[in-house]
Amino acid sequence: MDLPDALYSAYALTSNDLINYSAQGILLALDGYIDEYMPNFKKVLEEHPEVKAAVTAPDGHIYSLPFVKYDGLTGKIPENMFINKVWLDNLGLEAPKTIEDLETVLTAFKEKDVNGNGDPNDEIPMTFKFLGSQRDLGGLFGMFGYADNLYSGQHHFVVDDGKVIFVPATEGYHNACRYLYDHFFSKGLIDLEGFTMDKATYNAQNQGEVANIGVFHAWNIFDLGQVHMDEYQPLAPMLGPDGTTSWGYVSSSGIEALGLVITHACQNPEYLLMWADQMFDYEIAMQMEYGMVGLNLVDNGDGTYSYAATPEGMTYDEFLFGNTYPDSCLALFDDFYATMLPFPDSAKAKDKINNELYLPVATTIYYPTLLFSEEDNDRISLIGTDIISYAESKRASWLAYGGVDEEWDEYIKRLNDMGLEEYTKIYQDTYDVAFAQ
Ligand SMILES: [Ca+2]
Repeated sequence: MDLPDALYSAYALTSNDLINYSAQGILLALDGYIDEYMPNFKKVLEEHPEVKAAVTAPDGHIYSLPFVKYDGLTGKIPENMFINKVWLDNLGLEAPKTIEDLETVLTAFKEKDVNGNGDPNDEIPMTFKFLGSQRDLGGLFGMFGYADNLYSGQHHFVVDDGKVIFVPATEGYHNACRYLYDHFFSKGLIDLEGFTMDKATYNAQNQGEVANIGVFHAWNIFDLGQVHMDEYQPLAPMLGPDGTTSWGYVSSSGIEALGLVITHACQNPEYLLMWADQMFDYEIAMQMEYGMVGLNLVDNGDGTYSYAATPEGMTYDEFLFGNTYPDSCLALFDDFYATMLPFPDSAKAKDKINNELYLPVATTIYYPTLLFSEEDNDRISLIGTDIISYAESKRASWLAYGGVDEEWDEYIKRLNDMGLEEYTKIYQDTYDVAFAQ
């Protein structure tokens, strides 16, 4: 087989490819070279155990150099909520601070002609897109226990003090399904279309002459607020019925395991790795990701840099991507953004919202992105697929039509019969191995 020396770019291979090709002996284990030839990358592994965990294959070897970008809290807290401030003002109401307030506010949104167009029935109090990562209601489940994880594989696992937990089998989840039906769905306060809308339809809402959405769930305000953006403000997580709350935190956000892999065809891997190691130096990594100093970036002369103005007639992306090699193997951590180059404007707003409103309650730690063995991947697709599909179909049914109390015991029994214990153990064991190193 004719093999290239290396494959380069964060998305050239999938995690499964990495495991399969390393098992077949195609990829070179890099760990033997790191001490001698890669001082910058060695330092990254020593200082960031989460990066080491993400790039170490289940056989204990490192086959790839990662792409790491910690652009603040933008990716670590991906789910945000936004509420129509003009509607609140029209009603003389404050942004809701508890789930009871939320019911009061959404009820007023539903009953009154709050957008003032003469039609009391065109207001949608809250919209969502079922299981649509940042667009789902998974964050609201945190008012009852854990927020529900739809990230890093949509497997619904979170980690609490080292213990891996399948959220849809917890009592908090049970309570959330009951409460959200009794107080919201059964009263028409959350849009039932959310169960069937695709992403394009979801994002195309709210573009009429007047705004018609009260609260939406999204990555950022532009997703649904673009036409009426000035009317919306971010909404902080609310306290649940017992006075507590929690929001989801993606601990491994910003780490892609696959930036560069080397094959056995490579004659002198040490030279290639010495070259790649330069990209784990901030001065080089910065220019790979944000463009060249003197062109895209301005050297302030004191160790800090700023963004050069985008030339007339170009978009920022055209200016940037003409002069960068983004998603390379590199690493930019928090201290880089704190001391050398601030976040780009696009990341600043979301980072600020997350810092002020979400981080204080972001206590549900979503299961990180990890590499699974070939055998575990087979078991996950065999038992996990059925478990997820059953759990998600029951969730839809309970939220839309109720009945969770009557069906819960049977549901838990059936999840156990389907292999929930083994499914959870695979994630627990893989987590334990990754973080014991
Ligand atoms: Ca109206």
